[in-house]
Amino acid sequence: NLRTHFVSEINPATDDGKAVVLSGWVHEIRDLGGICFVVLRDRSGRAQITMVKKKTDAELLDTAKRQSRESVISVTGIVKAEPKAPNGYEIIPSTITLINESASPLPMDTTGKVDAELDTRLDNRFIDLRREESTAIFLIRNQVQKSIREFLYENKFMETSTPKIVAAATEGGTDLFPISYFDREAFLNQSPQLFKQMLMASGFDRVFEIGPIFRAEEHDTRKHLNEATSIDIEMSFADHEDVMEILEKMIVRVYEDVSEKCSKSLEILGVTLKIPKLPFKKYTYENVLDIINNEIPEIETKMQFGDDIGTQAEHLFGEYVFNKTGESHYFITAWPTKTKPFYAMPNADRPEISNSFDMMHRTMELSSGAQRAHLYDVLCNQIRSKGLNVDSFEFYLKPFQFGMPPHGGFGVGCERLVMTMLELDNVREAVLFPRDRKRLSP
Ligand code: ATP
Ligand code: AMO
Repeated sequence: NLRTHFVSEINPATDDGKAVVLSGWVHEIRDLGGICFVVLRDRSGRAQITMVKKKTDAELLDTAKRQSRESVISVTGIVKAEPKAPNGYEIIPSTITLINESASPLPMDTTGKVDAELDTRLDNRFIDLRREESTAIFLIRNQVQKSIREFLYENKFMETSTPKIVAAATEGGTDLFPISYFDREAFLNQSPQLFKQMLMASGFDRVFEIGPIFRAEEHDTRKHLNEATSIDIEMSFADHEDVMEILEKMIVRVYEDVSEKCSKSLEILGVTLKIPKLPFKKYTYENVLDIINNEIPEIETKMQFGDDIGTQAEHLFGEYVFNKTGESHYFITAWPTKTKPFYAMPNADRPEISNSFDMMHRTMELSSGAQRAHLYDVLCNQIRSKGLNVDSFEFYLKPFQFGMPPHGGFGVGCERLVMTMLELDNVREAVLFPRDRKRLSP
């Protein structure tokens, strides 16, 4: 048996005296003369293997001391409660087996004693992920995705998977990755948008997808990836208000679950989560403009209806909301129709604004969504008004002629959700193997 327990599964109060087998990596060896410690690490934490020279078989002690750091070992021994050791116990070994030796020197330090640049860490990501801070981020991200799935299942959503190789753009044409598809040109999909809407015509009613989206952003920023993970939902017989209610509840559920179930990982990262308050505050786009123009003097040029809320204004407004409400999450609703994609529903009373929203974190946009234009003629007009060709959307438009219910949905960037939750400096920290302008490997 190569393992009976993960390191964190041993409870010193109830397992004292028990025989166990632990397997993992040699984190560290400390030879203090009379006593020698091997620290064994697995995904769940670290265990101290203690050998008192006088009481330990000479051959075993010799094997222990010869291990190179980051080798894979298996240790059989007895649990001894020890308040001074990590997790409150140590292991008195009877055998230590070297399973696979690590070469040295290591490409990177794993103990946290030497700081490495993000680039070096990403170049050596397999070993960077052994650092407990990196492991903690992905244990939390795992919980985030699990909670979202559970929440959406509970709310009658079904999980779907849609094509990533497509013939047309959804979010505007400039940031597409072209690929060669036999003798034709194709693209990597920017968003499941068109497919999730088509599934509303199929009567699936409530769908979600957690999957990759591809954006050929030329820029190199802390919050943009070229391959990101989008959490998309679409729901029928619903408007933008219904969609926002699902979104804010989903975010709160994620914060609650991570706070409750990932306390050790949060502690490793030094993060205390504040659960956002429901309902999230809503500002219309025009409210935001008024506030920026009248209450935020740092923005010198007056903003006008139709202007994009740029990065600086977005940040200052985020601070404004935080100072007013103490909350980091809020909505900006009712965006000008011309700033939103063709699929957003124009408002019935004021067609120059759309039934759309962005869900913001104090520091950046986390999600966009909308009620959709579900009437064929309205949709065709919108496509034309964006200067796009109706013919190239034939596959998407057909469902709108044969019984399309009213519907709406949103997309949340999973990495941005994790990044903002854990206050990470760079979105790349929240991706196992990030893809950016410069990085295509590993
Ligand atoms: P900003 O901070 O400028 O308001 P944002 O992060 O709110 O940007 P996104 O949420 O990324 O904007 O908006 C969606 C799309 O807009 C992105 O996928 C990208 O195509 C484009 N985009 C906006 N700003 C940038 C940027 N600085 N670099 C690259 N792409 C950008
Ligand atoms: P949007 O383009 O705003 O909307 O994307 C939705 C969310 O996805 C995340 N995101 C990104 N994260 C990291 N790097 C990127 N390059 C990147 N691009 C997007 C952001 C963003 O808020 N079809 C609509 C959604 C809908 O209406 O349902 C859409 O794609 O967190």
